[in-house]
Amino acid sequence: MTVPEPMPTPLHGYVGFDTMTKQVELKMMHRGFQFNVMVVGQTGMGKSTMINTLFSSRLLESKGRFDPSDDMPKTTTISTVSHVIIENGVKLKLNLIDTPGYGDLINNEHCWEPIVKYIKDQYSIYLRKELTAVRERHIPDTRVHVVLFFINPSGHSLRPIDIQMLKKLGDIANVIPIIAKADTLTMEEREAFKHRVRNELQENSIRVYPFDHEDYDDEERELNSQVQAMLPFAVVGSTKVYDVDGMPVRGRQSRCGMINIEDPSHCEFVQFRNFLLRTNLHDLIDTTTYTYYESFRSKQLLALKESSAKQQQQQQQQQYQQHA
Ligand SMILES: Nc1nc2c(ncn2[C@@H]2O[C@H](COP(=O)(O)OP(=O)(O)O)[C@@H](O)[C@H]2O)c(=O)[nH]1
Ligand SMILES: [Mg+2]
Repeated sequence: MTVPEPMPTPLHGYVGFDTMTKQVELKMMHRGFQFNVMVVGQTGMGKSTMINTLFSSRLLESKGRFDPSDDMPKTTTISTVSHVIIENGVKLKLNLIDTPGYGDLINNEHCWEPIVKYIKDQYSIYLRKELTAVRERHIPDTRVHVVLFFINPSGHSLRPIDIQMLKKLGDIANVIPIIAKADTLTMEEREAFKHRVRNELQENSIRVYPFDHEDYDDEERELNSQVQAMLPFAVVGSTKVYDVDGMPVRGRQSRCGMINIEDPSHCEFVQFRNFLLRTNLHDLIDTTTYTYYESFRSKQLLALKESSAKQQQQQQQQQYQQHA
């Protein structure tokens, strides 16, 4: 049973604790926020371009189109870059985790392993730091807060390797699926493809972000269900600026003419950016901490407890046998 909150006692003068929100804000602004984003998808899907488009800066090198004469990577590799970006005094410390080689091979059997290992390793590093006797006041956070999964705009269906990867990712991190290079599909093709991907996600019980949990209020649930109905976001990325009737427009020349990536009727880049950065950035960090990391942490601690209980039991048995 929850204890009802006591009625507020009236104040007879200005006390000043209403500055609390400002105090927290100042502290947070000074400290900044850590946001760790992983991108997964085949080479040439526009991952680097999308990151640069999202953050309006040059953060990842776009290597251009995949050249078949290039050396094929033998495995998935992990490459991390860090940047600090500041907007109106708010500091965002970004870790961008790229996964070159994923899904590029003929035999993609184990290509998901380094990705899953990287995500779990970050939880493990955090847990070890948390459990030390003299722990740091602010543990550096390298946990992956969101995985942006780039789906090939084939118009057909997800590849078996993508289903396998998405299943594994959805169990350990927030995953937002997006249809890459949506300008290569017509509007009708996009809608049909989105519908098919949604069905495939559901049929394979793949958990993607956002998903409901008890902390959300009605308003948040409503917003989530709107986004769930829209997934995967059909996006177009570009860092090129064109002059359209004297206005600068970030866009792309396509077979259907000029695509203004910031026009919601052309593609879902704006909806995607708003969801990722303007409404749910903080919730992504929270969900990583309170859902995914928490589950990893409790499993690890339980395993630790069980193994130490077993060890104790063995020691007792040995002592008993020695005395017998
Ligand atoms: N048509 C189209 N091309 C894109 C889009 N985003 C990136 N590209 C192009 O695709 C190529 C590969 O992009 P890149 O960002 O390096 O892909 P990555 O290998 O996944 O990081 C480049 O030539 C980009 O200009 C897009 O939304 N639509
Ligand atoms: Mg790239």
